[in-house]
Amino acid sequence: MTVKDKQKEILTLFKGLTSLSHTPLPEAERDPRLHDVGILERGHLFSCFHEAHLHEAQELYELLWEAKDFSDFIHLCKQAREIVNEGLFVFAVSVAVLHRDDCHGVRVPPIQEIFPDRFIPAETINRALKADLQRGDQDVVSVEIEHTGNIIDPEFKLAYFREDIETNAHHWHWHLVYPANWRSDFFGKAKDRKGELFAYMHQQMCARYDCERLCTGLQRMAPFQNFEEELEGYAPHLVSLVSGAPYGTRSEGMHMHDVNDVDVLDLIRWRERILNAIHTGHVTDYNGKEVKLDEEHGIDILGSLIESSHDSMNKRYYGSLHNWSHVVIARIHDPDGRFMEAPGVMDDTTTSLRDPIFYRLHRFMDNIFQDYKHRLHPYTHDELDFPGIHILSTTVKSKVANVIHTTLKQDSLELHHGIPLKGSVKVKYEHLDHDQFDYSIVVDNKTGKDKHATARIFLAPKYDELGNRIILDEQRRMYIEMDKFRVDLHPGKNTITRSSDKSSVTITHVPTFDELEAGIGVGENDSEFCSCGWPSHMLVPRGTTRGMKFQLFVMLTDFEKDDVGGSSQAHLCSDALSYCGVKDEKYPDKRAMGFPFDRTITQRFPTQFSTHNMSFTDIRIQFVEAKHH
Ligand code: CUO
Repeated sequence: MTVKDKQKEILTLFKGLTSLSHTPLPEAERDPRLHDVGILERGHLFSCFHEAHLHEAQELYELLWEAKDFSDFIHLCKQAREIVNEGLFVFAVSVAVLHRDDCHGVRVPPIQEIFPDRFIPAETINRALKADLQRGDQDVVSVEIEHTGNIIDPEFKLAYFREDIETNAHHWHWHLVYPANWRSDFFGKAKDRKGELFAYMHQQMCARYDCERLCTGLQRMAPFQNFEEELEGYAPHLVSLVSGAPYGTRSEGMHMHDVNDVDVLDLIRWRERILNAIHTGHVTDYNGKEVKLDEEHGIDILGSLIESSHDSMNKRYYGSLHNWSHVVIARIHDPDGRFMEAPGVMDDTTTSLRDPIFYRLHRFMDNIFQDYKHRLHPYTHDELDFPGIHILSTTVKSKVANVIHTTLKQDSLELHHGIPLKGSVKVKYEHLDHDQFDYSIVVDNKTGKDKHATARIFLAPKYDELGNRIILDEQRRMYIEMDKFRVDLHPGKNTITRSSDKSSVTITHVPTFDELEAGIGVGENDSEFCSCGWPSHMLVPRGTTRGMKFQLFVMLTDFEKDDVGGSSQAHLCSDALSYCGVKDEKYPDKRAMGFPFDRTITQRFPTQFSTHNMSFTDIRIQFVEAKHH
């Protein structure tokens, strides 16, 4: 069977999932291997954070992974499609496709095309349905996306970021690539530094969010920290087509309540225990043994503990602070379920980024990680320096030197693969975008020898809400990773040129359903890892119409010290390794994620902190209104 044939089979599985019957396949007709799944009813919302849902999804992806060959796999998938919950089905089959050896080169279609109702406001979907009915003989019908709020709510200014379709899709993919319940022993494949990456990728989403807040004239977010706090409101404007129910709305001023599966007091207890572990420098594992939080593994251990994933050292004691917090917030409007309301968007990885509380909750957890990092010594001059390597200058080359232009760009999303319609219906929407640019870095290699270096590029706002210079220790929480790559330095002067298109943070294009059906993008790459990555159009923060000052940080470190070995050049789908890692291999950088901004910086400004192998360059980001209106 060719890869293209396999791809066709997989696409069929993912079509029309919003309109499946609620009645599952009768017991008698089921493959015996599927006897333990089908617990979460069809038509309900599947939560990637709810313990029981995750557990069932794990059962399914593990048994799918064990299918003896591709046709057995497809047979089980076809049956599961008629048995298990729709959302759970997509999650589990996607994890299986990603990890099965016989699915190399096969891709899962974009989640926004499988479940457009998780990305497009219900009002717009309703319009689309009507346009479809009245289409006459038109081949393609299109509708404009509608707003989910207005300027009375200051947070509406950030809707372009929170509701960005591909950013939400990235989050879904990240959690597919790193499933909370992943059992390394079962699969015989470990997910390297999974806990640390959980902390880092989410820290970066928060940092990016705060950059955008400053761009739009808002204050940086106030972290969530008090479990009795009255929260901001949020109305998702999404209706699940699988269930027919709207995602729950949180009115302003609601606070957390106990839900059926967990008490708020549990969350508070877990936080205390985790903080206690940080303060004593060790965690207590399942056997009561003390495990030291050392420099190399500490953050990784804590990430798994907080998420919490299967790798948690002691879930019984430290609980599952992150996952349950998502669920408790998602049920805030109907905690004990007496009104049978559907949960809010925080319930799921495809939708949670839409809610402002997402960032405040994750910043709360990031503060716990920071509490730990604060206990490590600040990096010394020797740890930062690369002797003999001097950066002479850094320039951003675009239309105007050291200015990056951003704008809004038109795009569209096809609905008819996910929703049964008479033909193609496209939703037109706008997203942020930026001009392509190059980094040009001039380096003097004074060592007299060839050297290999890792270039690390970050970006952060220079001034705060009030226009004051931000000191480094504050600014480091906002430094967003832009790129990381290997360079070879000859003795003497070198000019490194690197295009923004190449960024190790982003992916450029995920093949659409139609493209995959036409065989485009099939077989070239290694499935889902290729779809994990920050969308390239969101690489650069919006900036302001007048041009907002940012500092571009470049650092060259010794590749010999950063190298993790392995076949670093050969791996497939290493497009977006900064936030997504590399499949079945070590995270391709030995340093702590976020280095050198992961630890406390005692110096106030770059001149005091900088070593010769670093540069801080002022650049401006200017938002240019599109002219198409
Ligand atoms: Cu990705 Cu809270 O982990 O959403």
